[in-house]
This record gives sequence, C-alpha cells and structure tokens, in this order.
Amino acid sequence: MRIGIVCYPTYGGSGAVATELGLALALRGHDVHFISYAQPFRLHGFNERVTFHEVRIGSYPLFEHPPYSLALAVTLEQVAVRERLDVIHAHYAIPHATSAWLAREIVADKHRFRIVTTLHGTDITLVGQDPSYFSITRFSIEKSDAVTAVSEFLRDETYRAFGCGDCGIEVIPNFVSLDLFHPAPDPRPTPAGEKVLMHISNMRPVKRLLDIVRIFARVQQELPARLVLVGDGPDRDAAQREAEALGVAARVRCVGKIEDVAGALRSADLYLLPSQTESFGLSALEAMATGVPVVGTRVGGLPEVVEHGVSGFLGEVGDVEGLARGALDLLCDRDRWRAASAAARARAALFDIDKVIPRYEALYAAVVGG
Ligand code: GMT
Repeated sequence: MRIGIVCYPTYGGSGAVATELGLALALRGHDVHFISYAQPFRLHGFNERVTFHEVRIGSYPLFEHPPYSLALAVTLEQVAVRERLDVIHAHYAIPHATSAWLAREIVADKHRFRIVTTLHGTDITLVGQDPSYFSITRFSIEKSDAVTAVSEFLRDETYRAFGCGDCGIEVIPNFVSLDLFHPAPDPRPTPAGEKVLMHISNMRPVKRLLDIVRIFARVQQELPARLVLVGDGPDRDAAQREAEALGVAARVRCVGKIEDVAGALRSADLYLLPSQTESFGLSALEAMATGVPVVGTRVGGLPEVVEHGVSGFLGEVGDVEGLARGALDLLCDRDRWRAASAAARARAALFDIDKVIPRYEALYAAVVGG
C-alpha cells in the first residue's frame, strides 16, 4: 500500500507514534511518505520505502502568519497524485485532518485517496475545544474515512465534546518496541544507592513540571536521588527556577532533547508523569517497557496504561505529597520495586508494536476496499 503520514515533526508523542508507525509499515513492505514542515525527530536511518516531503511555506509581506494549513494541503495534493497514495494518515486533527480533506477535494477528479485520522490528545481535550477550532475539528473528524483514538478515554471524550456519535471511532492504542525499549542489565548502571527519577516531555504546562520538581524535592529528603529532565519546552526555565527555590538545583539535570530515549530510560529507577491530562502517556509506556515503574496522575487514558499498585502508582493531580509518598514506597522497598518493574515490562508487552501495527494495516485495507 502507498501511505502518506502527516504529523508534527517536533519532540512529542504524536510525532513519535506517527514516525514509528511509518517506519514499521515500511519494514512490512509498504511505501511510506512522511509530510511535514521539518523532518520528524524520530525519523533516522535509510529505507528505500521511506520518503520525507518537506512542506514549503511561501511567505508574503501581507502575511503576518503564513497559512501553513494551505501549504500543507497543496503538498499533500501533489504527493498524493505523484505517488498514487492510497491513504493519507493524519496524526493530530488540527490542522492535519483538515488539510488532508482540502487536498482530497482538490484532487477529486484526478486521484482518489482515503483519509485516516488519529486523535492523539490535546487536539481533542484542549485545542479542539477552543471555540476558534471547535467546528473545524468536528468537521475534519466527520469528513475522515476512518478515525482512531489512542485510548478509550479519548474516544469517549471525543463523543462527549463533539457529539459525533456516529463517527465510529476505533481505539488503537499506542505501541512500543520491546526490542528497543528493553530493561537495563541488573544491577542498573546508576551510582550505588542513588535513585534516578526521570521525566521526558515537551515541557508544556499540561505536564506540570513544577509538580515534578516538588515531588522530587520531597523524595530526596528521604533518600539520595537525582532528577533528570529530558526534552525542552516553555516550562523548562520555570522548572529550573523551582529547583533553585527549593534548594535542589544541584541534583536536577535538564539534559535537553536527546535521541536515545530508550538509553536514557534504562538509567532511571522511576518515571514521573503527574500531568493535568494525558490521553495515553506514550513516554510512560516506553518507561514501562524498559522496566521502569511510573508515578503519575489518575487522569485521561493513563489508567489504561499504568495499573495503580501494580506497575506504578497513580494519584491525584497536584497532590505532591501523595505522589511523593507513592514514589518513596516504590523506591525504598527493593522487593516492591522489582515486582513493579517486572509488572511494568509485562504490561508494556500488551502494547507490543507487532500486535498494534497489523490493526492499522487492517484499517487501511478496510477504508481502501470500502
Ligand atoms: O496532544 C498532545 O498534547 C500532543 C501529543 C504530543 O505530540 O506530545 O501528546 C498526546 O499524544 C501522545 C501520543 O498519542 C499521547 O501519548 C499523550 O498522552 C498525548 N498528550 C496529552 O494528552 C497531553
């Protein structure tokens, strides 16, 4: 099959899922065309079946904000016709599903392709419900040939917020490569006795970076520990300032964006994800695959990934003391940590990439054949 994948190229879950999906599809013999304004951050290596098409956004003095959605639609239209795409798979509704619909309208007489849209999270929970995007989000969902959501929570929230009860949204969860994200050898490569707490994200307010620093500050009062923050984003500076204010800055490392996420996770003892909302929590799944238990919040789709009291601990949003207690209970009891680590790895196996990719293939086949 010839598949176009449109996604955000930036550090974040939706771009990671889209890229890993495309690369896996190419390995299974499909021709995959990535379309975005920059190369997706996880797109490395060479595969003859993978092509990246950069969207060129023309500028003009009149444009204070060049219309990316239109430039994207034009690139999608051109790539779809030239490469005879069967499917365009839009990751994150806004503006990708909208631009795909526009491209399909433009090429209607010349070439026919299907649109599959995957809803990832804030495209529904935050951005899509903003009045300035609400109607076009609903329109774009309704005009897609198939729609998937990465969790049951996100499917239900889409129905609730947008009322498109007959959209037939299929839940296809995020996935992880168990070969790439494997546990560290025992003993773990961390300085003896010092625990490493880790968080990886694009550091937007929804991730509650200050809570992460506060949880860590509380934990390190009771045992030697370091906090490693991976990624970058608007709240990075505030997190560093909070670490200074709490007197723990020397024990907090902000390492920026790194490529080897699996390697980083293998040096961690605990993964922190105390988000305001989280439709799935891909980084939590990747941590679990490496045998790292998760301490996070009982929000959105996170309970579909992390089982409270088994593969990690889930508490309330903003409950720093409770979340720190959950972290300490795991870190201070070696047997308990080992059990949680093994359970996390076992749980991640349910989301094995080899189980999930065939579900997307089946969906493509259904919409193309339908
Ligand atoms: O929706 C977003 O916030 C963006 C997106 C991203 O690119 O980071 O994250 C969402 O999609 C991920 C991949 O499906 C999910 O694992 C994240 O839970 C989800 N983020 C939120 O819901 C906050």
